[in-house]
Amino acid sequence: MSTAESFPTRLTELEVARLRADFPVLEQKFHGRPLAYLDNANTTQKPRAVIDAESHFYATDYAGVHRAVYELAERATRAYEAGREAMRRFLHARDVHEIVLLRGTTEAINLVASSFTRAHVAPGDEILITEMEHHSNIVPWQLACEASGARLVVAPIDDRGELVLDALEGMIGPRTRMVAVVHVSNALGTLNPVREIAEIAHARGVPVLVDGAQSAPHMPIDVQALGCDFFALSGHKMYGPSGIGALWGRRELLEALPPWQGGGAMIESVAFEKTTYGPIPSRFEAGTPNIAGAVGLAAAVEYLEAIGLERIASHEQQLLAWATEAVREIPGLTVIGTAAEKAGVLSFVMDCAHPHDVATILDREGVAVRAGHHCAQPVMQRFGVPATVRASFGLYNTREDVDALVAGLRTVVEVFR
Ligand code: 7TS
Repeated sequence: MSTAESFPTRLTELEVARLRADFPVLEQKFHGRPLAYLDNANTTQKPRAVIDAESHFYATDYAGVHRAVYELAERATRAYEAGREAMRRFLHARDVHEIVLLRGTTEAINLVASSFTRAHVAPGDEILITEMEHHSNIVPWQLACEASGARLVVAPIDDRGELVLDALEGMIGPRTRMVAVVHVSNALGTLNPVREIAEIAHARGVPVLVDGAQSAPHMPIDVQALGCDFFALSGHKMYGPSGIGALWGRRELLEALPPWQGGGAMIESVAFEKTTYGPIPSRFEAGTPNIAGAVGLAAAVEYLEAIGLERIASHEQQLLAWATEAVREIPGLTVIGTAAEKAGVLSFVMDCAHPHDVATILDREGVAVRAGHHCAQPVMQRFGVPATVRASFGLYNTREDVDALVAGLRTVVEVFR
Protein backbone atom coordinates (compact mmCIF):
# COMPACT_ATOMS: atom_id res chain seq x y z
CA MET A 1 0.00 0.00 0.00
CA SER A 2 1.32 3.40 -0.90
CA THR A 3 1.83 5.91 1.84
CA ALA A 4 1.64 9.67 1.80
CA GLU A 5 5.46 9.68 1.95
CA SER A 6 5.55 8.09 -1.51
CA PHE A 7 3.74 11.16 -2.86
CA PRO A 8 5.46 13.98 -1.02
CA THR A 9 4.09 16.84 -3.08
CA ARG A 10 0.53 15.67 -3.26
CA LEU A 11 -2.50 17.79 -2.43
CA THR A 12 -3.81 17.50 1.10
CA GLU A 13 -7.36 16.30 1.76
CA LEU A 14 -8.30 19.82 2.77
CA GLU A 15 -6.92 21.27 -0.46
CA VAL A 16 -8.84 18.75 -2.54
CA ALA A 17 -12.01 19.57 -0.59
CA ARG A 18 -11.46 23.26 -1.39
CA LEU A 19 -10.79 22.50 -5.05
CA ARG A 20 -13.96 20.40 -5.27
CA ALA A 21 -15.93 23.47 -4.23
CA ASP A 22 -14.67 25.17 -7.42
CA PHE A 23 -16.64 22.67 -9.53
CA PRO A 24 -20.40 23.38 -9.45
CA VAL A 25 -21.30 20.09 -11.14
CA LEU A 26 -19.94 18.14 -8.18
CA GLU A 27 -22.64 19.65 -5.95
CA GLN A 28 -25.28 17.48 -7.59
CA LYS A 29 -26.40 14.06 -6.50
CA PHE A 30 -27.00 11.18 -8.90
CA HIS A 31 -29.28 8.34 -7.87
CA GLY A 32 -29.30 9.93 -4.44
CA ARG A 33 -25.54 9.79 -4.07
CA PRO A 34 -22.69 12.24 -4.43
CA LEU A 35 -21.10 12.03 -7.85
CA ALA A 36 -17.87 10.04 -8.06
CA TYR A 37 -16.82 11.37 -11.45
CA LEU A 38 -14.21 8.93 -12.72
CA ASP A 39 -14.44 9.59 -16.45
CA ASN A 40 -11.75 12.26 -16.64
CA ALA A 41 -9.91 10.62 -19.54
CA ASN A 42 -13.06 11.22 -21.56
CA THR A 43 -13.50 14.81 -20.46
CA THR A 44 -13.09 16.86 -17.29
CA GLN A 45 -15.55 19.01 -15.37
CA LYS A 46 -15.17 22.78 -15.33
CA PRO A 47 -14.19 25.01 -12.44
CA ARG A 48 -16.10 28.23 -11.87
CA ALA A 49 -13.00 30.18 -12.98
CA VAL A 50 -13.35 28.75 -16.49
CA ILE A 51 -17.13 29.11 -16.62
CA ASP A 52 -16.93 32.70 -15.38
CA ALA A 53 -14.08 33.67 -17.70
CA GLU A 54 -16.10 32.64 -20.75
CA SER A 55 -19.31 34.22 -19.63
CA HIS A 56 -17.56 37.45 -18.58
CA PHE A 57 -15.84 37.57 -21.96
CA TYR A 58 -19.17 37.20 -23.80
CA ALA A 59 -20.74 39.86 -21.59
CA THR A 60 -17.99 42.47 -21.88
CA ASP A 61 -15.27 41.86 -24.47
CA TYR A 62 -16.73 39.81 -27.30
CA ALA A 63 -16.19 40.74 -30.95
CA GLY A 64 -14.53 39.22 -34.03
CA VAL A 65 -10.78 38.89 -33.78
CA HIS A 66 -7.92 40.09 -35.99
CA ARG A 67 -10.15 42.06 -38.33
CA ALA A 68 -11.25 45.35 -36.92
CA VAL A 69 -9.70 48.48 -35.47
CA TYR A 70 -12.43 49.42 -33.02
CA GLU A 71 -11.65 49.03 -29.37
CA LEU A 72 -13.99 46.15 -28.60
CA ALA A 73 -12.43 44.05 -31.35
CA GLU A 74 -8.98 44.89 -30.13
CA ARG A 75 -9.95 43.76 -26.66
CA ALA A 76 -11.37 40.51 -28.02
CA THR A 77 -8.21 39.95 -30.05
CA ARG A 78 -6.03 40.52 -27.01
CA ALA A 79 -8.10 38.05 -25.00
CA TYR A 80 -7.91 35.43 -27.77
CA GLU A 81 -4.16 35.90 -28.13
CA ALA A 82 -3.78 35.65 -24.35
CA GLY A 83 -5.15 32.11 -24.74
CA ARG A 84 -2.34 31.36 -27.18
CA GLU A 85 0.24 32.82 -24.80
CA ALA A 86 -1.18 30.78 -21.90
CA MET A 87 -0.75 27.66 -24.02
CA ARG A 88 2.83 28.59 -24.83
CA ARG A 89 3.57 29.00 -21.14
CA PHE A 90 1.76 25.79 -20.22
CA LEU A 91 3.78 23.79 -22.75
CA HIS A 92 7.03 25.68 -22.06
CA ALA A 93 7.35 26.44 -25.76
CA ARG A 94 9.88 29.00 -26.85
CA ASP A 95 7.78 30.99 -29.26
CA VAL A 96 4.08 31.89 -29.18
CA HIS A 97 3.96 31.59 -32.99
CA GLU A 98 4.48 27.87 -32.53
CA ILE A 99 1.01 27.53 -30.96
CA VAL A 100 -1.86 26.85 -33.37
CA LEU A 101 -5.28 27.09 -31.71
CA LEU A 102 -7.59 24.40 -33.02
CA ARG A 103 -10.60 22.34 -31.96
CA GLY A 104 -8.51 19.84 -30.04
CA THR A 105 -6.19 16.88 -30.33
CA THR A 106 -8.09 15.27 -33.20
CA GLU A 107 -7.96 18.38 -35.32
CA ALA A 108 -4.30 18.99 -34.43
CA ILE A 109 -3.25 15.52 -35.57
CA ASN A 110 -5.36 15.80 -38.71
CA LEU A 111 -3.63 19.06 -39.54
CA VAL A 112 -0.17 17.50 -39.31
CA ALA A 113 -1.16 14.24 -40.98
CA SER A 114 -2.72 16.08 -43.90
CA SER A 115 -0.30 18.93 -44.34
CA PHE A 116 2.98 17.18 -43.49
CA THR A 117 2.11 14.26 -45.72
CA ARG A 118 1.32 16.49 -48.69
CA ALA A 119 4.63 18.28 -48.30
CA HIS A 120 7.01 15.54 -47.25
CA VAL A 121 5.63 12.05 -47.92
CA ALA A 122 5.97 10.09 -51.16
CA PRO A 123 4.71 6.67 -52.30
CA GLY A 124 6.61 3.94 -50.48
CA ASP A 125 7.44 6.14 -47.48
CA GLU A 126 6.42 5.03 -44.00
CA ILE A 127 4.62 6.52 -41.02
CA LEU A 128 5.36 4.79 -37.71
CA ILE A 129 2.74 4.72 -34.97
CA THR A 130 2.18 2.33 -32.05
CA GLU A 131 -0.32 -0.34 -31.16
CA MET A 132 -1.68 1.73 -28.27
CA GLU A 133 -2.86 4.78 -30.21
CA HIS A 134 -6.27 6.38 -29.88
CA HIS A 135 -8.17 6.27 -33.18
CA SER A 136 -7.35 9.93 -33.65
CA ASN A 137 -3.67 9.07 -34.00
CA ILE A 138 -4.41 6.17 -36.36
CA VAL A 139 -7.13 7.17 -38.80
CA PRO A 140 -5.68 10.56 -39.88
CA TRP A 141 -2.45 8.73 -40.78
CA GLN A 142 -4.37 6.04 -42.63
CA LEU A 143 -6.10 8.74 -44.65
CA ALA A 144 -2.73 10.39 -45.27
CA CYS A 145 -1.24 7.06 -46.36
CA GLU A 146 -4.13 6.48 -48.77
CA ALA A 147 -3.62 9.92 -50.26
CA SER A 148 0.17 9.66 -50.55
CA GLY A 149 0.83 5.99 -51.20
CA ALA A 150 2.75 5.70 -47.94
CA ARG A 151 2.58 2.72 -45.59
CA LEU A 152 1.51 2.68 -41.96
CA VAL A 153 3.90 0.75 -39.70
CA VAL A 154 2.85 -0.18 -36.17
CA ALA A 155 5.23 -0.69 -33.23
CA PRO A 156 4.04 -3.42 -30.83
CA ILE A 157 3.23 -3.30 -27.13
CA ASP A 158 3.86 -6.08 -24.60
CA ASP A 159 1.47 -7.85 -22.22
CA ARG A 160 1.75 -5.09 -19.64
CA GLY A 161 0.85 -2.48 -22.19
CA GLU A 162 4.34 -1.07 -22.52
CA LEU A 163 5.80 -0.05 -25.82
CA VAL A 164 8.51 -2.46 -27.05
CA LEU A 165 11.17 0.18 -27.61
CA ASP A 166 13.68 -2.08 -29.36
CA ALA A 167 11.02 -3.07 -31.85
CA LEU A 168 10.07 0.56 -32.42
CA GLU A 169 13.71 1.43 -32.98
CA GLY A 170 14.09 -1.43 -35.45
CA MET A 171 11.08 -0.21 -37.40
CA ILE A 172 12.55 3.22 -38.09
CA GLY A 173 14.09 2.88 -41.52
CA PRO A 174 15.25 5.05 -44.41
CA ARG A 175 11.64 5.52 -45.58
CA THR A 176 10.23 6.54 -42.19
CA ARG A 177 8.94 10.10 -42.44
CA MET A 178 7.20 10.52 -39.07
CA VAL A 179 6.92 8.80 -35.70
CA ALA A 180 3.54 9.55 -34.11
CA VAL A 181 3.09 8.31 -30.57
CA VAL A 182 0.73 8.79 -27.67
CA HIS A 183 2.23 10.25 -24.49
CA VAL A 184 -0.24 8.57 -22.12
CA SER A 185 -2.54 5.83 -23.39
CA ASN A 186 -6.20 6.58 -22.69
CA ALA A 187 -7.08 2.87 -22.64
CA LEU A 188 -4.15 1.55 -20.59
CA GLY A 189 -2.71 4.51 -18.72
CA THR A 190 0.80 3.72 -19.97
CA LEU A 191 3.19 6.67 -19.87
CA ASN A 192 5.50 6.42 -22.87
CA PRO A 193 9.20 7.45 -22.75
CA VAL A 194 8.71 10.23 -25.28
CA ARG A 195 12.09 11.82 -24.73
CA GLU A 196 13.85 8.54 -25.50
CA ILE A 197 11.64 7.96 -28.54
CA ALA A 198 12.46 11.45 -29.82
CA GLU A 199 16.19 10.77 -29.39
CA ILE A 200 15.92 7.49 -31.26
CA ALA A 201 13.90 9.05 -34.09
CA HIS A 202 16.02 12.19 -34.35
CA ALA A 203 19.19 10.11 -34.59
CA ARG A 204 17.69 8.98 -37.91
CA GLY A 205 16.42 12.40 -38.88
CA VAL A 206 12.75 11.56 -38.31
CA PRO A 207 10.39 14.03 -36.60
CA VAL A 208 8.11 12.99 -33.74
CA LEU A 209 4.50 13.93 -33.08
CA VAL A 210 3.19 13.40 -29.56
CA ASP A 211 -0.51 12.94 -28.82
CA GLY A 212 -0.64 14.72 -25.47
CA ALA A 213 -4.41 14.52 -24.93
CA GLN A 214 -4.00 12.39 -21.80
CA SER A 215 -0.74 13.76 -20.46
CA ALA A 216 -1.23 17.53 -20.59
CA PRO A 217 -3.97 17.58 -17.91
CA HIS A 218 -2.06 15.37 -15.50
CA MET A 219 1.64 16.27 -15.44
CA PRO A 220 3.94 19.18 -16.21
CA ILE A 221 4.69 19.35 -19.94
CA ASP A 222 7.82 20.90 -21.36
CA VAL A 223 7.91 20.35 -25.10
CA GLN A 224 11.51 21.52 -25.30
CA ALA A 225 12.63 19.04 -22.67
CA LEU A 226 10.57 16.27 -24.29
CA GLY A 227 12.43 16.97 -27.52
CA CYS A 228 9.45 16.22 -29.75
CA ASP A 229 8.51 18.20 -32.86
CA PHE A 230 4.71 18.37 -32.60
CA PHE A 231 2.50 18.11 -29.53
CA ALA A 232 -1.32 17.95 -29.65
CA LEU A 233 -3.76 18.53 -26.80
CA SER A 234 -7.42 19.20 -25.98
CA GLY A 235 -8.72 21.94 -23.68
CA HIS A 236 -11.75 19.97 -22.52
CA LYS A 237 -9.59 17.27 -20.95
CA MET A 238 -7.71 19.88 -18.91
CA TYR A 239 -10.70 21.53 -17.22
CA GLY A 240 -11.12 24.00 -20.08
CA PRO A 241 -13.94 24.41 -22.60
CA SER A 242 -14.79 21.90 -25.28
CA GLY A 243 -14.04 22.80 -28.89
CA ILE A 244 -10.63 24.35 -28.19
CA GLY A 245 -7.18 22.83 -28.08
CA ALA A 246 -3.78 23.35 -29.56
CA LEU A 247 -1.03 22.08 -31.75
CA TRP A 248 2.50 23.03 -30.81
CA GLY A 249 5.02 22.61 -33.58
CA ARG A 250 8.69 23.45 -33.82
CA ARG A 251 8.90 26.71 -35.74
CA GLU A 252 11.02 25.44 -38.67
CA LEU A 253 8.70 22.47 -39.16
CA LEU A 254 5.49 24.49 -38.98
CA GLU A 255 6.91 27.02 -41.41
CA ALA A 256 7.63 24.22 -43.87
CA LEU A 257 4.00 23.01 -43.80
CA PRO A 258 1.49 24.08 -46.45
CA PRO A 259 -1.97 25.25 -45.35
CA TRP A 260 -4.49 22.51 -44.73
CA GLN A 261 -7.77 24.45 -44.76
CA GLY A 262 -8.40 27.52 -46.86
CA GLY A 263 -10.52 30.53 -45.99
CA GLY A 264 -10.40 33.85 -44.26
CA ALA A 265 -7.68 34.79 -41.79
CA MET A 266 -5.08 32.40 -43.21
CA ILE A 267 -4.11 34.43 -46.27
CA GLU A 268 -1.73 37.21 -47.13
CA SER A 269 -3.47 38.17 -50.37
CA VAL A 270 -6.10 36.55 -52.57
CA ALA A 271 -6.49 36.86 -56.30
CA PHE A 272 -8.03 34.39 -58.73
CA GLU A 273 -4.64 33.99 -60.38
CA LYS A 274 -2.71 33.37 -57.19
CA THR A 275 -3.25 33.41 -53.46
CA THR A 276 -0.46 33.74 -50.95
CA TYR A 277 -0.69 32.50 -47.40
CA GLY A 278 -0.12 34.17 -44.07
CA PRO A 279 2.64 33.36 -41.60
CA ILE A 280 2.36 30.77 -38.84
CA PRO A 281 0.20 30.29 -36.82
CA SER A 282 -2.60 32.13 -38.66
CA ARG A 283 -1.85 30.10 -41.82
CA PHE A 284 -3.44 27.15 -39.99
CA GLU A 285 -6.37 29.00 -38.46
CA ALA A 286 -8.78 29.55 -41.35
CA GLY A 287 -12.16 31.03 -40.45
CA THR A 288 -13.54 32.49 -37.25
CA PRO A 289 -11.94 30.60 -34.38
CA ASN A 290 -13.36 29.52 -31.03
CA ILE A 291 -12.71 32.93 -29.49
CA ALA A 292 -14.41 32.41 -26.14
CA GLY A 293 -12.89 28.93 -26.01
CA ALA A 294 -9.41 30.45 -26.04
CA VAL A 295 -10.41 32.71 -23.16
CA GLY A 296 -11.69 29.72 -21.17
CA LEU A 297 -8.55 27.79 -22.05
CA ALA A 298 -6.38 30.55 -20.61
CA ALA A 299 -8.46 30.44 -17.42
CA ALA A 300 -7.99 26.65 -17.23
CA VAL A 301 -4.23 27.03 -17.65
CA GLU A 302 -4.11 29.64 -14.89
CA TYR A 303 -6.21 27.41 -12.66
CA LEU A 304 -3.86 24.44 -13.17
CA GLU A 305 -0.75 26.56 -12.75
CA ALA A 306 -2.04 27.93 -9.45
CA ILE A 307 -2.43 24.38 -8.10
CA GLY A 308 0.74 23.05 -9.74
CA LEU A 309 0.87 20.19 -12.24
CA GLU A 310 3.39 18.28 -10.16
CA ARG A 311 1.06 18.24 -7.18
CA ILE A 312 -1.86 17.19 -9.37
CA ALA A 313 0.27 14.36 -10.80
CA SER A 314 1.24 13.24 -7.32
CA HIS A 315 -2.37 13.32 -6.09
CA GLU A 316 -3.55 11.26 -9.05
CA GLN A 317 -0.70 8.77 -8.58
CA GLN A 318 -1.92 8.25 -5.04
CA LEU A 319 -5.50 7.70 -6.24
CA LEU A 320 -4.26 5.23 -8.86
CA ALA A 321 -2.21 3.37 -6.25
CA TRP A 322 -5.19 3.14 -3.87
CA ALA A 323 -7.54 1.96 -6.60
CA THR A 324 -5.07 -0.53 -8.09
CA GLU A 325 -4.50 -2.03 -4.65
CA ALA A 326 -8.19 -2.12 -3.74
CA VAL A 327 -9.44 -3.83 -6.92
CA ARG A 328 -7.05 -6.73 -6.29
CA GLU A 329 -9.59 -7.82 -3.66
CA ILE A 330 -12.42 -7.99 -6.19
CA PRO A 331 -12.84 -11.60 -7.37
CA GLY A 332 -12.63 -12.16 -11.12
CA LEU A 333 -11.32 -8.68 -11.90
CA THR A 334 -8.35 -8.30 -14.26
CA VAL A 335 -6.56 -5.01 -14.78
CA ILE A 336 -5.69 -4.31 -18.42
CA GLY A 337 -2.58 -2.16 -18.56
CA THR A 338 0.00 -2.78 -15.85
CA ALA A 339 2.92 -0.73 -17.14
CA ALA A 340 5.54 0.36 -14.62
CA GLU A 341 4.94 4.00 -15.53
CA LYS A 342 1.25 4.90 -15.62
CA ALA A 343 -0.95 7.96 -15.31
CA GLY A 344 -4.31 7.90 -13.50
CA VAL A 345 -6.18 5.40 -15.66
CA LEU A 346 -7.44 2.05 -14.37
CA SER A 347 -8.85 -0.17 -17.11
CA PHE A 348 -10.24 -3.59 -16.21
CA VAL A 349 -12.55 -6.45 -17.11
CA MET A 350 -14.60 -8.72 -14.86
CA ASP A 351 -15.33 -12.42 -15.31
CA CYS A 352 -18.91 -12.09 -14.14
CA ALA A 353 -20.23 -9.20 -16.23
CA HIS A 354 -19.82 -7.29 -19.47
CA PRO A 355 -18.17 -3.86 -19.08
CA HIS A 356 -21.40 -2.07 -20.02
CA ASP A 357 -23.30 -3.90 -17.28
CA VAL A 358 -20.56 -3.04 -14.79
CA ALA A 359 -20.76 0.65 -15.75
CA THR A 360 -24.57 0.61 -15.49
CA ILE A 361 -24.48 -0.77 -11.96
CA LEU A 362 -21.75 1.68 -10.99
CA ASP A 363 -23.90 4.53 -12.32
CA ARG A 364 -26.67 3.57 -9.94
CA GLU A 365 -24.17 3.91 -7.12
CA GLY A 366 -23.23 7.42 -8.28
CA VAL A 367 -19.99 6.30 -9.92
CA ALA A 368 -19.40 7.59 -13.47
CA VAL A 369 -16.96 5.47 -15.48
CA ARG A 370 -16.66 4.70 -19.15
CA ALA A 371 -17.13 1.25 -20.61
CA GLY A 372 -16.21 0.43 -24.19
CA HIS A 373 -13.24 0.31 -26.50
CA HIS A 374 -12.27 3.91 -25.62
CA CYS A 375 -11.60 4.64 -29.31
CA ALA A 376 -8.61 2.31 -29.10
CA GLN A 377 -9.92 -0.84 -30.77
CA PRO A 378 -6.43 -2.17 -31.64
CA VAL A 379 -5.62 -2.11 -27.90
CA MET A 380 -8.74 -4.18 -27.20
CA GLN A 381 -7.69 -6.63 -29.92
CA ARG A 382 -4.18 -6.83 -28.49
CA PHE A 383 -5.57 -7.87 -25.11
CA GLY A 384 -8.33 -10.07 -26.56
CA VAL A 385 -11.20 -8.18 -24.93
CA PRO A 386 -14.16 -6.48 -26.60
CA ALA A 387 -14.16 -3.61 -24.14
CA THR A 388 -13.00 -2.56 -20.69
CA VAL A 389 -14.37 -0.59 -17.78
CA ARG A 390 -12.21 2.47 -17.23
CA ALA A 391 -11.90 4.63 -14.14
CA SER A 392 -9.80 7.72 -14.78
CA PHE A 393 -8.80 10.26 -12.18
CA GLY A 394 -8.71 14.03 -12.01
CA LEU A 395 -7.58 16.62 -9.52
CA TYR A 396 -10.93 16.68 -7.66
CA ASN A 397 -11.14 12.95 -7.03
CA THR A 398 -10.84 11.65 -3.49
CA ARG A 399 -10.31 8.52 -1.47
CA GLU A 400 -14.13 8.44 -1.11
CA ASP A 401 -14.48 8.25 -4.91
CA VAL A 402 -12.13 5.26 -4.97
CA ASP A 403 -14.09 3.67 -2.11
CA ALA A 404 -17.37 4.25 -3.97
CA LEU A 405 -15.89 2.56 -7.04
CA VAL A 406 -14.75 -0.44 -5.05
CA ALA A 407 -18.08 -0.71 -3.20
CA GLY A 408 -19.87 -0.58 -6.56
CA LEU A 409 -17.68 -3.37 -7.91
CA ARG A 410 -18.58 -5.51 -4.89
CA THR A 411 -22.24 -4.93 -5.76
CA VAL A 412 -21.50 -6.06 -9.33
CA VAL A 413 -20.01 -9.29 -8.02
CA GLU A 414 -23.06 -9.90 -5.81
CA VAL A 415 -25.57 -9.12 -8.56
CA PHE A 416 -23.95 -11.39 -11.14
CA ARG A 417 -22.82 -14.18 -8.84
N1 7TS B 1 -5.83 11.08 -28.12
C1 7TS B 1 -6.04 10.47 -26.95
C2 7TS B 1 -4.93 9.71 -26.29
C3 7TS B 1 -7.31 10.54 -26.37
O1 7TS B 1 -7.51 9.93 -25.20
C4 7TS B 1 -8.34 11.25 -27.00
C5 7TS B 1 -9.73 11.31 -26.46
C6 7TS B 1 -8.03 11.91 -28.19
C7 7TS B 1 -6.78 11.79 -28.73
C8 7TS B 1 -9.04 12.73 -28.91
O2 7TS B 1 -9.27 13.91 -28.23
P1 7TS B 1 -10.36 14.95 -28.77
O3 7TS B 1 -10.43 15.96 -27.67
O4 7TS B 1 -9.86 15.51 -30.02
O5 7TS B 1 -11.63 14.19 -28.93
N2 7TS B 1 -10.04 10.25 -25.61
C9 7TS B 1 -11.25 9.93 -25.11
C10 7TS B 1 -11.41 8.92 -24.17
O6 7TS B 1 -10.51 8.25 -23.70
N3 7TS B 1 -12.71 8.81 -23.88
O7 7TS B 1 -13.38 9.69 -24.59
C11 7TS B 1 -12.48 10.40 -25.36
